[in-house]
Amino acid sequence: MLRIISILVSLILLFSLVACSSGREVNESVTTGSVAQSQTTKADTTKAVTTTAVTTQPETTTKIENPFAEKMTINWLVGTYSSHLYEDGRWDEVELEEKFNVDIRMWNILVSSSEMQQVQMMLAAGDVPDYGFYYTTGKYMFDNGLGRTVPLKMIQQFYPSYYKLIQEDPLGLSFNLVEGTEDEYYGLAMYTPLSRHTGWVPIWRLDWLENLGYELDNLVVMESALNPERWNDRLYFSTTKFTISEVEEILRAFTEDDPDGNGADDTYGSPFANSAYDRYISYNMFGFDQDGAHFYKDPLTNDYVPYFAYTPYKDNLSFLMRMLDKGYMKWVPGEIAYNLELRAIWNTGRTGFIDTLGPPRVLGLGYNDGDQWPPAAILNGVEPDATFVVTPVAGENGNYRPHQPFNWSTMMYLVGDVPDEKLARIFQMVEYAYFGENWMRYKWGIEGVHYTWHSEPLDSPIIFTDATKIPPKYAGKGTTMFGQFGNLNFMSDLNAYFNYDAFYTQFIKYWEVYSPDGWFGDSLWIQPDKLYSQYTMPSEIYEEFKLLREETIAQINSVINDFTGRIWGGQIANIDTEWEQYIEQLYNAGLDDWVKIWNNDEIKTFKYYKSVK
Ligand SMILES: [Ca+2]
Ligand SMILES: [Ca+2]
Repeated sequence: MLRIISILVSLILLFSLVACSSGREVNESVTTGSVAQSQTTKADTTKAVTTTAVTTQPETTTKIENPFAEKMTINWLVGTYSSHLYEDGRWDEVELEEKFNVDIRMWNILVSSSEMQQVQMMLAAGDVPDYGFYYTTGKYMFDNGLGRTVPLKMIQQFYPSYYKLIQEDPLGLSFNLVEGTEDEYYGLAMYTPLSRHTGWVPIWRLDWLENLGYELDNLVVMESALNPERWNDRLYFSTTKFTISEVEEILRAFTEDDPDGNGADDTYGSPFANSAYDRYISYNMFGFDQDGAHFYKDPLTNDYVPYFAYTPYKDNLSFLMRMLDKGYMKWVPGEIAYNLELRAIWNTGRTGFIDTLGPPRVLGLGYNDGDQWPPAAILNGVEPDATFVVTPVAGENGNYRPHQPFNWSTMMYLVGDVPDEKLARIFQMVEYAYFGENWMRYKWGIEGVHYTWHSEPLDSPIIFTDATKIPPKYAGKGTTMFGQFGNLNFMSDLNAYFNYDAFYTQFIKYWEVYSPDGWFGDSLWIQPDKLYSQYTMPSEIYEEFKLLREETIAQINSVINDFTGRIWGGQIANIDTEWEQYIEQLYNAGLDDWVKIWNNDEIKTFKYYKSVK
């Protein structure tokens, strides 16, 4: 039945696409001010942002009879590692060209952060596309006479969905602002939902915990899109947040109390590689991240310090020393890449704690290799009957670590030195292509041709069509994915960002119910007390610290390396006494000057930036 519906939908889509791309009435319908309505494709469930936004702006709809009367050529350079291969005249390009009375010309220039030669040659020649992304800042373009600044008023009038993001975000209005102005911006900073994304997921063996007598709170079973028959009672969510001493006891019991009940001494707590992949059984449980840009107010000294001088770091090291010493946690062999070693050990199904990389992998789907990661690899392999539970990060102060500190990225889309009329046209186009009710069309292609939904649209994973099975007419020339005219670099919807991944949608839903401020509030997330970033510091202080850091980091690192070397070498018996000496050495190596800067009230707290509007 589903199949029949999807075939019908595909036929309707194909028909409507043909009708739109050949019909001349498209431009006329645009003049009504309701671009989105002229399309007959599905996506009724998505909000018609464009339509609402445009109709609430009487100036644009009443003053101008046909805003697209003049035909314009728009030079375009978008597509990391695909723009240089792009062939002119793809279906999505043609659609937008007809709708907005433009000729889009994609420049065949290679855009890649690691291969910037073609972009540099382009800029050296003074050639600038009218719109594009090519790893260059708006400030650079402006300072070198290559680009213009973007007035907030024009964003408000012609690009209202982006304006909304700026308005609603604490940093939005100040981010990327031209110095000395209040309403001019260098380009269009990318917006991202990744400030509420965790790169790893803490997972425990639920069957083992239950065998050991633990009862978990608010257990909710996950539904598997991939393997409903076998997996629908295997994976759970829980709100149970173990304390550090509970974690120690659990890791002990996983090692010593035969949690799988097979009578053999064949399990232990967790492997350890002293890496980012250990974060949720290590430092993130102590409420901080090992991120050099994070500064924390130390509970003993009241100084703002980086993690390596922060007292909870000592508690973290102390915990790890105990666990490793007792064999409840075990070092990886260190023979191949640590992440592969960790994964191989987790996949044996013999450890009670697992830190899976990336939420989309948890249900075996994500990034095309989800089946190689636990839990999928364990369920498909050694233990098809195992059960697992995803919890908050353990530890009294433990929390998930956000992938990005803020919703804004330092990367941006740029406009060339174009007149207002052309800027307005570009904005109208991207408002439609990025935010309109058909945004998916320009991001992922046509439903039924380029992708299908696993089950419910917008509430189940997107399944992409095998590239070889896409009819040539709709094939993605220059890329296996679309994106030159669609986008997710201005997207606030985390589910959409992750292609409506089955695990992620359920993960977010779970916490929307069980966390007092939901997934998007602050409760679940680690935040620094202050952040080293040019966007949240007075520029003189930023420059001052940058210089100081460059001058002192080598000495400071050698103190850290000496200390941690002795820790991992088993040469430190009492970390409490050694810690004091270590801190003194750090301050003598230059941290005293760091602290003078960071204790300054002119560097506002992260909380302050989160709260300003
Ligand atoms: Ca063209
Ligand atoms: Ca056993």
